[in-house]
Amino acid sequence: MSSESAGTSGQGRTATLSRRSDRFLAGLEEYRGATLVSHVHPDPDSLGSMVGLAYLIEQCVGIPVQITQDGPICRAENRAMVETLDLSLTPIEKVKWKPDQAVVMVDSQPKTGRHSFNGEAKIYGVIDHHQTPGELDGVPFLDIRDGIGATCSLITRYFTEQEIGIPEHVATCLYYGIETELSGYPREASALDDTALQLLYPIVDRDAIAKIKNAPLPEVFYETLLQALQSSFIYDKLLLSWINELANPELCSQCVEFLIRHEGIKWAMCAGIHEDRMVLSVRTSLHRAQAGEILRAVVQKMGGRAGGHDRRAGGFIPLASTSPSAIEQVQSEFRRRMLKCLAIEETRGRRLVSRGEMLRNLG
Ligand SMILES: [Mn+2]
Repeated sequence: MSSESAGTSGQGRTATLSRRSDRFLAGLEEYRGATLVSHVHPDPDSLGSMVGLAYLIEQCVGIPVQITQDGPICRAENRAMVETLDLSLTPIEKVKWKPDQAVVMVDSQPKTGRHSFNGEAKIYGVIDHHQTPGELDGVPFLDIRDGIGATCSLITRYFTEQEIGIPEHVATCLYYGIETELSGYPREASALDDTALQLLYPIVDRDAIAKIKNAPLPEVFYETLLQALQSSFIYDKLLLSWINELANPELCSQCVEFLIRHEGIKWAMCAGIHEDRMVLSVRTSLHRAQAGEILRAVVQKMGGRAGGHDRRAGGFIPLASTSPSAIEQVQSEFRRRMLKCLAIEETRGRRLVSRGEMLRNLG
């Protein structure tokens, strides 16, 4: 992976096309419009990247840009982002794919199983920061930097390079995208992420950010959290939590972010059933742990897909049957593989909350 030198912004717009943003924008000149796609259940980094890129393309190339939404947005904060910042999103199934429209994929890579877009049109560019590799053959423009905390930071850098001012609305989207990606400890931030945050902070609508961060949570969140706590098992430094029925697939990540805070735990995983899939979400508090690659290795042998970053990962395993015994079988195979991968001895797990305690609390 090539690294970018720090001092490129002073070259002005007449410089040769050595900067990524120059090459990205130059390649778009031959198109009549652009369609931006991202991963399923787009998160703030996906949404922010698309909003930022759309504005940049419209300003620099002057072609119309549509931002797509792949699947439902479930997480309360993410829904609040869409509503508060009034984002205009086209459902991906409504897109009419045409060869004169450039397709740009952000915060995701082709054929990773994390989006519905599956080769309906040729992809012009991929801008991403995930470790999970995609099929990139024949894609004219690539900017993939897995050492960067957020795709929004890469887009912010494009603005700096092009010397384009960032309006409040766009800055707020980019800032929130970066901030959510860097939340948790250890921070997965590079110098480029922190430079972007500093540049954006004076421009952002801070009231809007506060409103989004404190979005009202649906009642089902608390029921799910209770279930996750009641079925959490500890194996050395790993906590595994099983949820039966997920009202929406993003509840897993919300629970696991709470569970990883446990003082004795270095790895936490929450799995729940949504439709015909076991949805998985993993967090670790270890540096450079390659959680995305570990989860991918574990679920690949079970027919599933996964990806992510050093500290955070997500994925799913398809279920042939959702009968309790079939689910239990998948759970035990996943547990066995995960313990092996983390070199933890397979023993009976210790319950986070004992049965006796649960019964007493019901009293
Ligand atoms: Mn991202």
